[in-house]
Amino acid sequence: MSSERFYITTPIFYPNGVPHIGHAYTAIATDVLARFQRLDGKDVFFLSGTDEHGQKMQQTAEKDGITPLQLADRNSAVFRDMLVRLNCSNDDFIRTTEERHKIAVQELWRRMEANGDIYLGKYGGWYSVRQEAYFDESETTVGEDGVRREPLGSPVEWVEEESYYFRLSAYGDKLLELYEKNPGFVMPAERRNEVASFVRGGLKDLSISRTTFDWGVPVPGNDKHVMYVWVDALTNYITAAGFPDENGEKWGYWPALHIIGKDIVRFHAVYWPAFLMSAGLELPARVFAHGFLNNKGEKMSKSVGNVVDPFALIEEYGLDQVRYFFMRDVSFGQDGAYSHEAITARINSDLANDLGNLAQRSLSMIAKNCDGKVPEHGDFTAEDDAILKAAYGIYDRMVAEMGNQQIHKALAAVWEVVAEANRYFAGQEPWALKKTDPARMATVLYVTAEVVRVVAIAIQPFMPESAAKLLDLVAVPADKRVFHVEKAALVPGTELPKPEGVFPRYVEKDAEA
Ligand code: ME8
Repeated sequence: MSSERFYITTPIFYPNGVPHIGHAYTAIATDVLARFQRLDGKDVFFLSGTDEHGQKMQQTAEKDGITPLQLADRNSAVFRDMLVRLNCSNDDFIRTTEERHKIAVQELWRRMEANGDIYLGKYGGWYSVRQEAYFDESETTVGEDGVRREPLGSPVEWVEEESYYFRLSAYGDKLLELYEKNPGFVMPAERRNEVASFVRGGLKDLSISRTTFDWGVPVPGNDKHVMYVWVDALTNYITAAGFPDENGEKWGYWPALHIIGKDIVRFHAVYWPAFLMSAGLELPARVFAHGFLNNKGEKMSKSVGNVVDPFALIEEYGLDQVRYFFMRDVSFGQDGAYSHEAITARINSDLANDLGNLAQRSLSMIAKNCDGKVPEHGDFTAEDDAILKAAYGIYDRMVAEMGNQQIHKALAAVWEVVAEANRYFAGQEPWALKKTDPARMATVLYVTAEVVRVVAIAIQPFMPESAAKLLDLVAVPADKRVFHVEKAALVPGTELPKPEGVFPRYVEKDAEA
């Protein structure tokens, strides 16, 4: 029986600079969602990559005295390394300078053209090199310094060129119908409302080629033009699914769930479905936009100097700790803030105290009092049943939350069980039972260890390495590290390894150090 397919993507990153925490955030979230579905038995295809064309790349390369491809090679490798360091489980890494991609974009273009949606015109507009986008005059403002800027603050310049256009104006009603009939197409709802109101405001045709630089995919039949970088970039999602080979094995993965930041919703939820409709291709399954991260409430920016290097963060706090923090502390879909205080609070309370201590206390009691083996248990009391039921109930709750990309709620559900298990353990007082009723103590320890097992299974997508260590401690074999956990309860008598702490406390560095 072939399992259900699940295709998920990150945005492809601009390799004109090095990765920052925003890139790491998007990658971690997508990885967590991919790992979750894999664990749930789906046949997952997880794609990431780099978006290597465009004027910005060309200009940065010129400044550095290298070719755009050299720049792309250098920084694409850094992004690829970021994914490895973040323990991302992507199945493919696409670079838009690859031949397979050129073939796909040119074919998409031909199909849109064959459908009558591409025509040659002339374009004049206010162009921001930084955003790689034209802006309406009404969207720009002239500052006190006499420089005209777009809403996000980068300077714009007047550019005129012969350009191909995509007949976006013809797709307004179809897009509105899409949002209406399939409200899950753009999530969260705030983002859907934003794009719907943008579309309702009226769509103009979109300029989709450039003649003022040449670092891009040539337009089929007119290589004076290179394609607008967003036509090129968005197509990566179908390139990796084997397009134009619609009979190929890979094509079975399309359509995808696109995880993106809220800054690029318009491209994904307006332009991209319009291109696909025009080319007669299936639309994405969903576009989910997460929020922006800021540093202690301040917007991260190179000029403010508060851009956080994800590698430094991992070094300081540990990879799984960083993954956990961002997934648990930020409501996925909303903006989020991070600070040293917030990260260390999560590490010490949720990980070290709540889960770490539960595991450590129960497993070391087992090591000491139960011969280092999974204890034999007697009949379960109402309390035992209640905590086991809560633990076994995690799976359904997580499936529901993760299906809607509510990552933080899935983790909250797990930590509710952890809290309940701590109350159970404290309330049962197994250390006191040791003298009065050793058989009952064994049952309490069994139940606690079983909850630890279920929790460890559940947190694998979020903290793969720590979860694996915990599962080692309760001797769960590799083939049993999957959901539908109640069918694989711990077997009394199984030999357990010597318990070790899995979640160390974060200790502040000495003030004078
Ligand atoms: O936009 N907080 O690439 P990119 C959270 N190449 N996420 C952030 C962030 C922040 N402060 N800053 C960036 C591009 N991101 C295009 C995408 S897709 C066909 C082409 C995240 O490298 C956010 O998800 O500038 C953003 O969408 C992504 O990084 C890529 O940014």
